[in-house]
Amino acid sequence: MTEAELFEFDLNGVIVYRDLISPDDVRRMNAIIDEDLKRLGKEDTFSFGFIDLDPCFLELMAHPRTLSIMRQMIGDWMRYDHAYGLQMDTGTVERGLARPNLHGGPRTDHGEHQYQWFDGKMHNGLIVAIYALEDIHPGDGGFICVPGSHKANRYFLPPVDSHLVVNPSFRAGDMLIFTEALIHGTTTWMSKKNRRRALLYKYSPGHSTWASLDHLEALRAKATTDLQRDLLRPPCVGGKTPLNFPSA
Ligand SMILES: O=C(O)CCC(=O)C(=O)O
Repeated sequence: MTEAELFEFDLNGVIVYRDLISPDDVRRMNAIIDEDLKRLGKEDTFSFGFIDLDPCFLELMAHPRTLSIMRQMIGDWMRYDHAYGLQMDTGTVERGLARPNLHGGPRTDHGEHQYQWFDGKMHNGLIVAIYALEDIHPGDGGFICVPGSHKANRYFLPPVDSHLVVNPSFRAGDMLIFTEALIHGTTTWMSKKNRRRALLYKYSPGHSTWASLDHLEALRAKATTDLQRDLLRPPCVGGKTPLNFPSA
């Protein structure tokens, strides 16, 4: 990360990187997901699994640029935690009524969600990389957050229409990274022109996990490189070796 990027992420807890996925790959990924959702009869689902549909999704998990950013955010001892896709058409309201919309924030989820600097180094818990597979224009809806709330000293979830809440716009192929220590959520998709479609990859420090480990071994069997296999290791401390990071 550059000085400017470090400043931005420290300030806001969220940052957008441009052009991580080429337009051809965006089209290909959308086609693979479209075909799978059609096969399942779930074309209008809100969330969907995708990571084991095609090798390109494990390649994206190990994207050199993303990993070099994660390395600075989490450290050399990091691991893939889980992934899922989200899509929304006009009027889709997420999460239903069972869970509050805005969630996350410092020390939430049993203290897992955290953001701290010590001895000149950033420490994070679960970090999310959202890749857009469709453009998100201002006011479209989808991902929302309270910038700076990862450093808040009081716990408070503002209403979604609060002036504290922003709805970042970014284009297909771009990546938005945020820490789960940031208060964030999803708002109704308003666009009548395009749907939302996004891939969420979540990374953890090597000693911890947020998701259950049930699916990790099967996924690891599908990995095609040592780097992918290392990212898909279960959490542990003793005897763990750092990732062999590719040059970005
Ligand atoms: O991207 C979104 O709409 C929200 C994602 C979210 O809530 C999460 O990753 O915990």
